[in-house]
Amino acid sequence: MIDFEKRKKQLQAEFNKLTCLGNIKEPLGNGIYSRYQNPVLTAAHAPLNWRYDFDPQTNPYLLERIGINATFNAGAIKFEGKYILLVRVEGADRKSFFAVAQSDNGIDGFTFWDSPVVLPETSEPDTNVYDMRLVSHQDGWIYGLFCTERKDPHAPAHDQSMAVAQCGIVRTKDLLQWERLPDLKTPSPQQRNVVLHPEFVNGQYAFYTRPQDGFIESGTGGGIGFGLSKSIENAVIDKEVIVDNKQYHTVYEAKNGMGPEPLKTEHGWLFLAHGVRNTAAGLRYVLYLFMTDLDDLTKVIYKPAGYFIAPEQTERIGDVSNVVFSNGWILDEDGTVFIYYASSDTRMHVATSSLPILLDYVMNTPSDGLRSAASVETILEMVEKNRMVSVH
Ligand code: M1P
Repeated sequence: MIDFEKRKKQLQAEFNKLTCLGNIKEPLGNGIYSRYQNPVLTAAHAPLNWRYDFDPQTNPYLLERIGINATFNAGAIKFEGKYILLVRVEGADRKSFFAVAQSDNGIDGFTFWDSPVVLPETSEPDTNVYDMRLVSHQDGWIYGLFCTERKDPHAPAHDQSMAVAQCGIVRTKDLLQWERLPDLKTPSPQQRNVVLHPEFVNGQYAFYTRPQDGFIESGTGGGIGFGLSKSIENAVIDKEVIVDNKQYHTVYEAKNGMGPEPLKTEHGWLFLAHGVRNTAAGLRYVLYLFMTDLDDLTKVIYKPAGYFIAPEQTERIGDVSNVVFSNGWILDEDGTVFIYYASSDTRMHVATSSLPILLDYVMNTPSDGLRSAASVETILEMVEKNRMVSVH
């Protein structure tokens, strides 16, 4: 027999050590944002009570009964003074569900609330749910838009992977009780990465979408779309306009998608998005920023070339390697921006910046000239500018 009490104490000590781990900002960085030493959440942060039956009668060997595989792609919001992550938790059974984790300072000490979110279903049950974007809307509700995935009813018997992804919608006032609304209806056969704009637009609810033809392949879709719906209780978008399209020989060549809700600034709406390109080693996901006009949300006015954050070092490795993905950021009253991003569909990280710095980055970084010669030209301009500075 094992020493049940001893093993229990060891498990608890390890868990406490992990959740008390501090975080240190990287020393130099690129000036645009700072990474931190440790991930803010990993699978091992999932409460022991979710995983272990602590009754010696029914679990005499104190085995882990329910495995947790990953914690990633979290929505984020500041709520009652706490930094809240609405985390995609994936079990060993491959099913994702949502759980709330909170921290006092936004960079470490994230702990999960006692129980995962109980998400109501529609008459058509979800097989898998993931990647919730939290938005505090002008109408007074906090909305959660997420991907709901169900088996494709047209899949041939031999194909057990064909799926249909659509946008599920819930709302809450307290992050405890969630009201499920009907799924969003759009002209696209598949939807992922749908985000609700925080303000009404022409008196209607405004959505950022990502129409695509297949479950993985974007086909004729793949850009970031925009559409309006008169109602949120029965949300229907009749017309999607593409705001930011995928483009040949860029970091968003294969597809792209919205991250979290855009931030309103004096210069325009600031967007964080992900771009995907294909490589011999598979898909590579990076994050990029752009800005749209304050009054015309479909008009991109600034877009730096290339990526803002790409996977680095250990971030490169995980269940789906070479991926960074973000669907949550928090702008604090003092202008600090907490960017929560997941690496390789496995764990959550934070990077911090500030609104003035992100505005400088997005408004003053050269845009993509779309040719090697144009990239060299921008470097030559920089060299010449620096030569003039050193002369004076
Ligand atoms: O595996 C990388 C990401 O793939 C999907 O993103 P997209 O729809 O843009 O291809 C999502 O399933 C996301 O959860 C995942 O992190």
